[in-house]
Amino acid sequence: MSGILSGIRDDFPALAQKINGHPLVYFDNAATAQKPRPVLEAIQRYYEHDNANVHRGIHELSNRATAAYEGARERVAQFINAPSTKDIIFTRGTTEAINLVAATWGVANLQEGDVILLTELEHHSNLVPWQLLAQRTGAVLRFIPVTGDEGTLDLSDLDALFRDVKLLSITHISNALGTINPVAELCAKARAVDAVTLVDAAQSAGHLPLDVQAIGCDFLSFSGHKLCGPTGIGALYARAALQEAMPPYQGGGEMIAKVAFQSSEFHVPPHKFEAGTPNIAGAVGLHAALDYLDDIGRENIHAHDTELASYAKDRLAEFDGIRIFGPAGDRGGLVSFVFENVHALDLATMADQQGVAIRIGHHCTQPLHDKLGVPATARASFYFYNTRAEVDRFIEVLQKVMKLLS
Ligand code: 7TS
Repeated sequence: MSGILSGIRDDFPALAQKINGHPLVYFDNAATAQKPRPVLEAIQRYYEHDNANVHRGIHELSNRATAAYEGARERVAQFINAPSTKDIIFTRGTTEAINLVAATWGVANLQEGDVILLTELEHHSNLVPWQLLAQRTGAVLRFIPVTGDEGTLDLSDLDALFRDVKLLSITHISNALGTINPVAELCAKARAVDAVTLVDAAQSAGHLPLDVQAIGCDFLSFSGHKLCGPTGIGALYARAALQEAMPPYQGGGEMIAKVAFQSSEFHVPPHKFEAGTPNIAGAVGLHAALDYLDDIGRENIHAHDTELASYAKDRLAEFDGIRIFGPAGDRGGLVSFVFENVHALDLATMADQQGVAIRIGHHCTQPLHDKLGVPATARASFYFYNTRAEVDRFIEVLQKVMKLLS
């Protein structure tokens, strides 16, 4: 990886700064990734040369904006190996994508007593929309349990777990523990009971090669900002056959074919689900980000993530009184931990004073933290631009903090 890494940090202006007089060590990548110059330049170029509204004009700029926006849709389809651009709906991100499925497919298809199967690892974005849907429809939520601090799924009684399941909605990689779930295996099990499937790929899309056809899911969501793209843009893969039968999400311009005072006919999918002026510049930035990642290679990114996470885990294990979470083997690029005698908030605040950015809290997985019996964990999360030297610096800072606090 060092060959791939050499020079890569120069692409990220934000990484070159000092925080409180120390070089920034940015270990909050599970929350959002930094942006490389090609992404920033693509957005700037779009606004300087091509800015117009899409699908509406016959003038040159509108044609260019439409081509850029639809080109980004094509790039997203290719990135996740979707069979067609019709399968790709642009959203604000993962959260909106999941809410869209709940509000459209969910409302149209779920009834009292139907089971929505989730895991205990889910981010609130893949939990609260289903709670709201359950309240509305009488469906019930069931959870695949996690086994202890390792945070892997207990799949010992799949038949019982899948009884009466109409929807399986699971995260690919846990943002709190780094667990990589066997999504293809679970989607196959769901298909065997005619359940629809959604994969929350917020933590995996920028970190692993993704193939929706190999996974065999009906829906898959991700956010652009976690994979070096801009905020406010993400995508929902929705199998075209399912989209046909889904009611619209929001009403407005762009999503209609014909409007009369009393009723409307809707545009064909995916446009039916994209009301109003979309985030065109966001789609352009996302396109540039996907190109950037594929130049590096997602296999290389995953290998680097796993290597850094396991190195960080080994170095953290040098501390007394530490509890480290997450699986032992293959894992996403993050590590979560708590110290027996030090409050996570004190730890993160003092690390920040030394230029090290980590996150503390429940990471939007409060029920999981309740189950683990900790109100908060500290999390260091990595990306391809992070280095072993930064992990060493992080450990050195933790050693300083522990000395001061104990
Ligand atoms: N699902 C998972 C697994 C996530 O990690 C996140 C964000 C989301 C959904 C929501 O994504 P959004 O882009 O729509 O907000 N995770 C985190 C995190 O771990 N720290 O901050 C945000």
